[in-house]
Amino acid sequence: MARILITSALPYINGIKHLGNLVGSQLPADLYARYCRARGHEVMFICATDEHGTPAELAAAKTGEPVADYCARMHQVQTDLAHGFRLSFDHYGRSSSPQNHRLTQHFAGRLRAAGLIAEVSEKQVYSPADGRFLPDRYIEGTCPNCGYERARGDQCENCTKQLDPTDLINPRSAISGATDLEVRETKHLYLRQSLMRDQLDRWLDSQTGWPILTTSIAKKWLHDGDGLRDRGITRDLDWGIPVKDGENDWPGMEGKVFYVWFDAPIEYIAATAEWAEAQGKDDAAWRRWWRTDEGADDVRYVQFMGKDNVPFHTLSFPATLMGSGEPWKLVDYIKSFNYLNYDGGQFSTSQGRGVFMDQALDLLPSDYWRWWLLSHAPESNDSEFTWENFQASVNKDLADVLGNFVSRVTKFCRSKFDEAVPEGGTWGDREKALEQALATRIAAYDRQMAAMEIRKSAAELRAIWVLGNEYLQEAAPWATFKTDPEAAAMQVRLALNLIRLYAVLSRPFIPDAAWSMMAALESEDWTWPEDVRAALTTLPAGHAFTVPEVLFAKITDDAREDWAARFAGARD
Ligand code: B3M
Ligand code: ZN
Repeated sequence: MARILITSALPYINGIKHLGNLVGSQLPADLYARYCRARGHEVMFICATDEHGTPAELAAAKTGEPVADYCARMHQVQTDLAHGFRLSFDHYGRSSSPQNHRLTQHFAGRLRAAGLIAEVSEKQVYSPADGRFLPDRYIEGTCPNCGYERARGDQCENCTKQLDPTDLINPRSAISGATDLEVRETKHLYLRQSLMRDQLDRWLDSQTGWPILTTSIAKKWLHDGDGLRDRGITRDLDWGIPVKDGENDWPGMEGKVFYVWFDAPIEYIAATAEWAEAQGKDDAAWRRWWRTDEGADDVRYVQFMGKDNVPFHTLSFPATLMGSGEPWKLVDYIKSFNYLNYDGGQFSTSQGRGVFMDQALDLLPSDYWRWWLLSHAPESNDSEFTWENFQASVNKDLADVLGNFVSRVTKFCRSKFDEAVPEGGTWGDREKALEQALATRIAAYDRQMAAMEIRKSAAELRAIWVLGNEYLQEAAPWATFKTDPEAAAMQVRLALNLIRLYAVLSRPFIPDAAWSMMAALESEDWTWPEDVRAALTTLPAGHAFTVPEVLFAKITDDAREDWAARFAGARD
């Protein structure tokens, strides 16, 4: 048994996330957390809403709410959607929490004491039309690196390069569209991460076995030279964490706040502190996950995120933690994702294109989405959502392969025997061969899940479902029953036990269906099948069950066409 700390990138507060966001961090993180728990590990699974910075201010300005009210409301919306998708966070925090204020100010103070903060009088883009400075997302323009025309002032989402507003070509205000922008002097704090290049390089080199996507992005920006240039960690904004040196004021920085990307990853730690408070536990309870001098040296820390978030997690956040000079737990493995595209184009929050989390749950239960998204996770490449593909995958994998197996076995047993596991007969060669095949597949599934190979895990799980169908097809208890009812009873007993085994194995992917299967079998035995023979004989003869409701309904062509048309345009 190990202790595993899992964080998902924090969704911005500024609206409901689309399915591309979901599969890029929260959903695969949930899969892994559920798997680790099923294997008996002690898990701390943390996520939170990312509530500061220009995304929050811009979104609140649109609705006309005070930013704090907007964030509180949207946090609840996102919490409800997380429940809807069965995301099993131990805590879903808020980066605006008092814990994050304290920790962020603490880190700033430590970095200052270590000589890693510079006070810089710098030129910032000012918009006379808007009467304010335009940091980060308040400004848009053409990326100097790749030419993408809708790059934001803090990062180009096309090529992942981190930017400063003054880097943009043809800049314009994101508030008013004004292009008559000026450059004015203002004072800001800079994190001198360039001083940490060697330390970061050594640390990255010592990490082995990371996904190529993660290391290639990290190394690219580290060696590019530009990726590790000193960066401003404060902003001229109203909303955010006030700049302080620990608990003390920071002369000259009155009225400024920390940059959202400075405080957001610190919220991983703060959210764990929020969890401790919510549980009525003391500080030691969260510190044993985060301080290597207080127990975290035996924690394995895994982060999940989309590729655009990798630079912040491989460079600036580790620089913050290492630079503090304190023994904070650093990440051990970063699982990153490419993008999920939507029907020939991109999912887009700003353009309302694609399917959003709330809309998805209005159409179908979360398991349908979880299965499709995870079995098509954009791991080695970008992947694409199409309604055809979604329909095919739901109808074949979930309805035909898994659902049909459960329904045939339980209904046949009820009609020929009883709503109880039938008695009689003994295993023959076919059953032993099935046991062998299952043992091989389950071991492979376990390996792929442990390695966070998500598509491969889904393929193994599906293959395990298929084994049951093949067995049923060959054993044909409905035919056996006519000549040898004892043998048919044995076959059905095995098949009923398989359903329980499927519930255990499938739970990380489709938790609701897994629960229904287990409930139908009137069992609560979620033991992982280390011993396949034991797993296939868990439910003894005479054990009662009930025939479950249809697990998965097929998606009709009419429904598919209707949805495709409905989601073709932008969301209103
Ligand atoms: N909120 C960006 C994003 O949602 C950002 C992640 C923060 S992780 C500390 O893509
Ligand atoms: Zn670019």
